[in-house]
Amino acid sequence: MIESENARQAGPGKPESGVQIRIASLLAIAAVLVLLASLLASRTNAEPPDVAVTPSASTQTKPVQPARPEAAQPAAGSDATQPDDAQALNRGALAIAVREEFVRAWKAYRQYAWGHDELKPLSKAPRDWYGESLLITPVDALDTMLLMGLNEEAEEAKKLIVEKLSFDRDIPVKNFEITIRLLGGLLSSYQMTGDKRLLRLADDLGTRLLPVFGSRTGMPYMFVNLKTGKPSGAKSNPAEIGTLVLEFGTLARLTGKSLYFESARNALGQLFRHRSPLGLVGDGIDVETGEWTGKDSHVGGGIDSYYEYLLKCSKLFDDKECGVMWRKSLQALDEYLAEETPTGLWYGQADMLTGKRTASEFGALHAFFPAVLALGGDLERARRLQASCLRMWNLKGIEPDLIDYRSMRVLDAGYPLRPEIIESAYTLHRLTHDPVYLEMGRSFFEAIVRRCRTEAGTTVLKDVSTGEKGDLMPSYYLAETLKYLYLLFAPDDTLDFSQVVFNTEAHPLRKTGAARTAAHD
Ligand code: DMJ
Repeated sequence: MIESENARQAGPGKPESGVQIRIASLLAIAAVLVLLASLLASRTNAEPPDVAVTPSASTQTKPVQPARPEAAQPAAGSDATQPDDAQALNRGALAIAVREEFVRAWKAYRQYAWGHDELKPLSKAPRDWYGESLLITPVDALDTMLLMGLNEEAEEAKKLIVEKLSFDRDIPVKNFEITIRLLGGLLSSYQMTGDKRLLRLADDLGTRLLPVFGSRTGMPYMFVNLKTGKPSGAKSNPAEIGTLVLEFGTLARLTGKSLYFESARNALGQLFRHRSPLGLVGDGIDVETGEWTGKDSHVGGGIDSYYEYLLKCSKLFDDKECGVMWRKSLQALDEYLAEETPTGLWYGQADMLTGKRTASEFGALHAFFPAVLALGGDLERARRLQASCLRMWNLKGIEPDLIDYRSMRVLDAGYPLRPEIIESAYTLHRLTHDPVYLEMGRSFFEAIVRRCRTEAGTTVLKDVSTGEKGDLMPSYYLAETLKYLYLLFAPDDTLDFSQVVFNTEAHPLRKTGAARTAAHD
């Protein structure tokens, strides 16, 4: 810009006088200097920023340091997915902007919901899931802080957790949610810090959750009372049954108590054995009788992470049988659920017994599937499905929770700050290095900041068309949404992607299972 401005000033015209020639020469030199400076600046911006000392050698994390703090503000008012010259993507600045957004959200939690499960940003009030707090936000968010190098915040959150978190509570809790958020969060934070107090909490929680596996089939009940161990809720679904093995398996590795792994792994195998002759599962099953109570097959909520864990169990534990179960399942998904339409590739709904298509719905939760396809090796379908997800996001400039992909009609207009589409962008970027996924991430981040920010943290949207806000900052916004955005933009060695498997709540679990020598034995 400056360069062409100068060129115009010194442009062709009448023959110059001596003074004009000297002025022209000075302007030319100035133009060259400006050009050099701007080249240097753009080179600095294009490269990952300097990195600081890792919080712990064993975490293999590398927080981004502010390179150009003034550039850390996301460009407001842009939904662009293609960079233009003026907005050339600056990964370092975006990583900083994401981290600042995290700090902003965390400060709001601290101010209005400290010690509670979640923040309600509009009411500036706390929310506890079970009437008493299990510190869901701090536990879920701790490893994100560690990855971002937010050491003070991490220390403070950890102190709160080790001093105040107690699972000795007379409340029935949802096994799936508590496992993915709390058990997963405690385990990954333990692996990053080596603080044995976190492992002890995880072990205590695991012991209290174990009675869920006491059904006749070995598939877990939905709820368990943390104090009495009484399980309840026989009517469950594949996601809640099959999304436990990464956490319980890691806990087994770290404690030497193999029962944890065996229980969750057995449940996963049992569920697979209950699949239909077509190789599909439904969306409801009774864990006492093994009868299917819902026969709709899809990759959305209620089933989604069962498939994710089949694949990831094979990767984290080198479990060959899980690899076979994953491949057989994928075959059925590709045969009966995948659908090529004028609007792209999608995975819809079919009856698990007949394979007959029952609906053409896809939503924010389904958007985890490109990541899983990519991790499973099918980059071609993964890329095309992610392109469809982007189309869904762009319908209203931010993601609706559910659409009909044939008509591209919105069926559920909420946006509960979900991370799945970002998780897929991150995974695809790590596996392909295609900058298109960085661009996607930028447009996702900018839309979230512009439309979901409130005075006190970030909140869900009730309606992506009207922009009406709801009143919740879910813990997964800090655990997943901002973590995947940060990892997408931060230097690749911020986390050793090849050495971890993310649980479904974005807690990275290390393949070796080892943790740093404990500072708090
Ligand atoms: C998260 O709690 C987890 O990702 C879970 O697997 C599904 N849904 C939410 C976020 O959308």
